[in-house]
Amino acid sequence: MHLRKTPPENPTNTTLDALKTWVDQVAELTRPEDIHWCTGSDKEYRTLVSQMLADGTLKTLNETTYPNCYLHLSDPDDVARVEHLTFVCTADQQDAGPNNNWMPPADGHAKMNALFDGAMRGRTMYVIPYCMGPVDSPYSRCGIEITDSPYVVINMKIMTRMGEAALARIEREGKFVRGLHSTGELDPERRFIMHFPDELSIKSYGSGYGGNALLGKKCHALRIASYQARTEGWLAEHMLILGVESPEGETTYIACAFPSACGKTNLAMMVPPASQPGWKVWTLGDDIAWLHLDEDGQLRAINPESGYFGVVPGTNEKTNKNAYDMIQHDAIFTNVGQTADGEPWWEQKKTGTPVIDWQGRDYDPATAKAPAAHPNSRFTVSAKNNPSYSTLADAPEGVPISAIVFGGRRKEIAPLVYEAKDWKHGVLVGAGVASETTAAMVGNVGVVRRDPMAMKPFCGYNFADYWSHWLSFDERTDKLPKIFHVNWFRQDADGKFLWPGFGENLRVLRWIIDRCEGRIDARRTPIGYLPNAEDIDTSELDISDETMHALTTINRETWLEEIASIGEYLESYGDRLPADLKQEQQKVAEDLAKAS
Ligand code: OXD
Ligand code: MN
Repeated sequence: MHLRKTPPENPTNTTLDALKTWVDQVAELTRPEDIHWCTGSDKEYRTLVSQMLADGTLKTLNETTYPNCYLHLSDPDDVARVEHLTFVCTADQQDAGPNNNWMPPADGHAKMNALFDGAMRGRTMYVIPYCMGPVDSPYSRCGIEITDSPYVVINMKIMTRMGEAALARIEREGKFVRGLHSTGELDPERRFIMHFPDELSIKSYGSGYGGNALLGKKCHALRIASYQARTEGWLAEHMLILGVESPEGETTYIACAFPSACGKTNLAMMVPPASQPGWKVWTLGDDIAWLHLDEDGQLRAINPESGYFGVVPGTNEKTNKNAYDMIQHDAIFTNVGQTADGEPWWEQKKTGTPVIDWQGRDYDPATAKAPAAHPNSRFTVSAKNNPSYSTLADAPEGVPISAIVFGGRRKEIAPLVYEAKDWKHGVLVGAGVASETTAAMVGNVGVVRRDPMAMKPFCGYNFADYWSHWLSFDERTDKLPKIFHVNWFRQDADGKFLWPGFGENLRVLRWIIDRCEGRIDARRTPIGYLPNAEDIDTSELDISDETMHALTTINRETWLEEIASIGEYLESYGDRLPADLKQEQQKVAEDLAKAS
């Protein structure tokens, strides 16, 4: 193959010298064959898809039943986020905190530059201008991702507002996050995802997986944005945003933080069950929320993304009809199986039979020992494909948030729902979130770990400082949303789920809304307000009074252990831990000790 000795000509006519200079420097280091500035047009998308179909990076799925849908199979060693290879590089290690892997910025750059040296030889370098959030919103922030992966370009086109309008905003503002990515050799030994928050920059090498490679998502919209948000007075959170419309036509907006693969997408686009006539759910976002206080002190949310990169297995007409419908056309599938007639297939799809697995191998369900689709296989699809898409997802002013809901996957301990006593206590509730690990990250699945605010893999700075930042909102406004905690995953001794979940979760959201509106009472307990069992509508549900009792009460002994374990976890943040948070924890512990 002919390889260039000098970097190619940079075809840009950008008015921003800093941008041109950076792109030139990256080309000098990585030595691509060509440089392509992405316009974000549909034509560009189609051209890239054709190229990838020709070189086998993509495969067409059944064109009749899945029009404009494509399948990408990753390297089998590159199917999830790699938390152990993800670093935050700050001058002082304490600023990254015990919650992050850390490296001094100079070492991080040296390590990454060595990997990027000549990495794009023989490849095209794509320059992707993107905007996280509506392009005309003051709450949005822009970035440029440079990548050698056309798969990244087509995914970024769906997941962000990408192309000319974003570039125009970047040129106007002069400020942007710099993300440099190469798939490299896809060698797990030569894979790192590094963040340099003080420079608003990211370097990611050796992975093509969404969470590691679509730099607008976790790297920018959470790790870098959370750091930036702290200095600018807002919050970048791992939260879905939904609007619940009552039969009377009133819509309440709720933001929920659950760890990866714990049902955020399902909740965000749930279909109300027939037993809840007149209720509607509108989706604003399924993964990330940026929260700002407006001039009146109201917390408002935008979804910085414009698409969904969701977990496929488990999606069916019953669990998530909207998601099921929206991925029937114009979707990219990554690491699912295939049926004989070229349809994508995944576990619990409830229709079709797989004959090829996610590694492209023949598959026979009768003898197979492993799933046909990878448990972390994904769809990428425009948010506008979703039947419950809220047009307010494009509103520059975002939506007013009435409730913040934390949750995790807990077999035991956490009740179905409870409400924090106030904002400060709510910050403790968020800080104490724990959940069983899932396939969204490399590592053991099903191990309970603390995942404060569902941000353990994503907070770009010391959690202790992050909690102080959360607490500071209390001094800035008296209109903060109420804070709740939910757990859809409680099991009985035989491992059976106590609560039906999915669309029935609307019943719990209705309780939350009633509490926000001050319409119903609740029982004050040491851990917060628990529902009176009769205030959660269970009509037409096959659920016993005993089960509802188990779901809406707490066991004092186990909670004494839980709050002690939260206390120990908080202590691991040492002197930087905000005193107010420690006090909240001690108060709960004392009240539990006193309770009979
Ligand atoms: C995701 C994740 O992909 O949290 O959203 O891993
Ligand atoms: Mn996520």
